[in-house]
Amino acid sequence: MSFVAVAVLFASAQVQAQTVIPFDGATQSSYYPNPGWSGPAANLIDDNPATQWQSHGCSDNEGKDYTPSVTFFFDDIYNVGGVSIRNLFGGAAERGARDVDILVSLDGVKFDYYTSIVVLKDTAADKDSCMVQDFEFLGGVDAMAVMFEFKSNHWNWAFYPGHHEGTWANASIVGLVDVQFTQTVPEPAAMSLLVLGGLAMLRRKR
Ligand SMILES: [Ca+2]
Repeated sequence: MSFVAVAVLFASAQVQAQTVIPFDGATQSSYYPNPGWSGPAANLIDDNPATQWQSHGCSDNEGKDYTPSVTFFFDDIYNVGGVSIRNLFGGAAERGARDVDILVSLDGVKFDYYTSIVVLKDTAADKDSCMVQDFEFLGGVDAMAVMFEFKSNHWNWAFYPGHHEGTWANASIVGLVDVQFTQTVPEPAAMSLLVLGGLAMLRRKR
């Protein structure tokens, strides 16, 4: 009887849920200053598909951001279990991120490579139908800050020092719409349900 009770408690501790990690801010290597459709990386942490971040490109008359990146900061160290991303859509879909290196930091200063992801092109016409892409970090990774280094976009533009587009920037711009990190925590509601279920089982056995 007591073994059953212990087994139920053990099982209940394994029930987990994903919760959103609160942001403490975001920075960027550059941004395309165009109020209404593109602004700084703060636009990536507002869970609002109407606001975007786009880099300033690599051209004669605009920015010289050959290695674009954005960095996200938390208020503490969290075990990051995954990330949800909205990519650029509609007329900007080709500028959307494709190959992204993810780096993590425990102090917001020193970053180490963690993994790489491929973000799909979003074929949605507008913000109301753009998709959320989920990436899971198996086992999670401890971080107080996470950096995205963009290696390519859906124009097939590769980002590296000196890769210059020409007079104006278009294909050498990369961007995103929204980013949200999650952590895995025990689910209290499910835990109580399981404990109640276990008690019910014990009663039936009597
Ligand atoms: Ca946004």
